[in-house]
Amino acid sequence: MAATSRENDALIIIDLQNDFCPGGALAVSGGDEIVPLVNRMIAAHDHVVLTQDWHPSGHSSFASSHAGKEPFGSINLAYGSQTLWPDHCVQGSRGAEFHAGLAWTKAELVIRKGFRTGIDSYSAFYENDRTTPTGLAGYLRERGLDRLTLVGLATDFCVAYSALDARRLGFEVVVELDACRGIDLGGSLQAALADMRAAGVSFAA
Ligand code: VGL
Ligand code: ZN
Repeated sequence: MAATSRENDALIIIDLQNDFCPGGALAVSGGDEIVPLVNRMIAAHDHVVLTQDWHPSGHSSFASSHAGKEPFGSINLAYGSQTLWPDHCVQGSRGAEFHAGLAWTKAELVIRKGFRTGIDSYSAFYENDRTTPTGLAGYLRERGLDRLTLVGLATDFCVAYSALDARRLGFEVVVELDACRGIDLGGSLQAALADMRAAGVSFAA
């Protein structure tokens, strides 16, 4: 972990929520293990942003919203193929809250995503149609924050999609892998790491 953060650095903490931690609805193995390291990184950064997966009940990414479909299968939606998940991070639920051990109060911004019923959002920047913005890029640019360190859950979905979009948008991006954990669905973790490397993402650990 870089000992000092520069004024134009932002730490972006992706989806460190109960439902992605052991015991949660879409638990990522070891998801809670990253909390102490993430807390040290929060202390070391001047600017901290959190994302919060925030779905209405009946969301189109939930397998339960599609007759005969099981979690971890997929379906075609208007914008293309969508992986189906167990119901998770329902707005206002305990599962949608940040992990209780996360020292998040310093955060300057919480960006919620996935709140439109018909469209999922892995990335902190764009929903899964790749065109509907969340507003995060405008916020960071207006604040002059152009060097991003990404941590959180899950490495191969929301962290990777966010890192790839951030590179496309011209941000400098470091992913601290020690402070991430992955889902790894059918080789998705190796693929995500390769895609990020090819896009010019740096890895710190
Ligand atoms: C995520 C699947 C569904 C994530 C969110 O945070 O990586 N994955 N919703
Ligand atoms: Zn989700």
